[in-house]
Amino acid sequence: MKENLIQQAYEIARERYAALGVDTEKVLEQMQNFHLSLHCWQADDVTGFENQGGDLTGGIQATGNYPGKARNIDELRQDILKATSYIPGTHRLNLHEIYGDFKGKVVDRNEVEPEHFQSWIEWGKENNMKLDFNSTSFSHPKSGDLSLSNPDEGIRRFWIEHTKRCRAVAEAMGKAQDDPCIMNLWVHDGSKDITVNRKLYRELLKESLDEIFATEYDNMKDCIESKVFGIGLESYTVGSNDFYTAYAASRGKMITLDTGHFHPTESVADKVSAMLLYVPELMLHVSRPVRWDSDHVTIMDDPTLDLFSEIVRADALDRVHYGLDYFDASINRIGAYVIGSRAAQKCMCRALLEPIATLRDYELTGRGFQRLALLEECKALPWNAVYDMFCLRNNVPVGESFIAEIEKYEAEVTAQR
Ligand code: RNT
Ligand code: ZN
Repeated sequence: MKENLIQQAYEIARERYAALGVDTEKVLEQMQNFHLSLHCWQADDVTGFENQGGDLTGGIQATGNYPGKARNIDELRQDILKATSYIPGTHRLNLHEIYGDFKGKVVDRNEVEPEHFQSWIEWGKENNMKLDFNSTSFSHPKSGDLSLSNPDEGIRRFWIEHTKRCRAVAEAMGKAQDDPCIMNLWVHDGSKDITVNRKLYRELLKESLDEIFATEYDNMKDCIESKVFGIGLESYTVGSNDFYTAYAASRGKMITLDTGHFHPTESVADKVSAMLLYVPELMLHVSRPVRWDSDHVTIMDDPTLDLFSEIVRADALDRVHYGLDYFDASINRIGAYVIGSRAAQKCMCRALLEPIATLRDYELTGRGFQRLALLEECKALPWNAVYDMFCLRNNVPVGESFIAEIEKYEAEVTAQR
């Protein structure tokens, strides 16, 4: 698109928004400080580099077999950098433990050390990407249906050890980057059929977590992620929403809200203002559930728009961390990164452009028609011209022009794999 057209469209948008008391330059500044944490696992369908050839287990599934997935650490890094070149702004990278640089050695989960992430720490510095981290309790011979809540002491201890070590890795990352590394803890623990010892497994999970979190760190933050159910684990989830919400509130931990982990008509947006009264911060796993936790690519849909609007309306921009979590193996994987990231940014851009002062005033003075009318008009205001300007100022392709570039990378690189 011609640069002067983008400029002109932006000037018109700036005036339209200024008339409503919204400063688009301020929004562009806020967008610059809005960092996504890109999930490394979109590039290879949650495979990782353990060299053990295991299947994806733990109730999650990446469907599709689109050619060109990253097969090793170099390809994964190359693909992520390619994706970020089409996403305006600066972003973080969210690593799972199974993506360590194990250099061909088999390093079991209870043996992981910060040194296995040294090359990632350096890579992150070189490429201006801060790191976040995740323990990995799925896709392992000891995963079974229960990990941190397993009544088998040996298995439970194995996963406690793993998770403790992961926290030490996160601490090393946070220290090296001089910015806290957010470590997410999600375990698939649950069962397929009617379960009678529900309380027992939850007690065990609580004990395991208390032991894991006993060590205090300065450069990492913990967040815990609930879920409704996993595939093959439909009847019971140990780490339910109630369990983790109560745990996080009582222990001062962050909650991870995965948008695919709730009942289909439940509003994740509405959780923001409730939870932030009791937990210090939130981590998001922005995803798109289609009938179930299918992890489709994030798009600019109503639930995502609502979620980001709620964060802005709750003045919580600096209390939320913005991770993405989807893994679509049926389309070009770099394209999937770019679509989902740009969609999340567009949702945030529109949320930041809301004439919130006027809307609040309408509401507090009982002017319901006016509130609804302005909300409806906002949908069609030229927010896209502001997003285009954000892309232009960050030297990334504006509009659909990234499609052809990703096609080129596919022809030259990923299709050759
Ligand atoms: C699974 C959870 C979890 C994973 C990643 C790979 O349902 O959403 O966050 O997707 O850790
Ligand atoms: Zn998630």
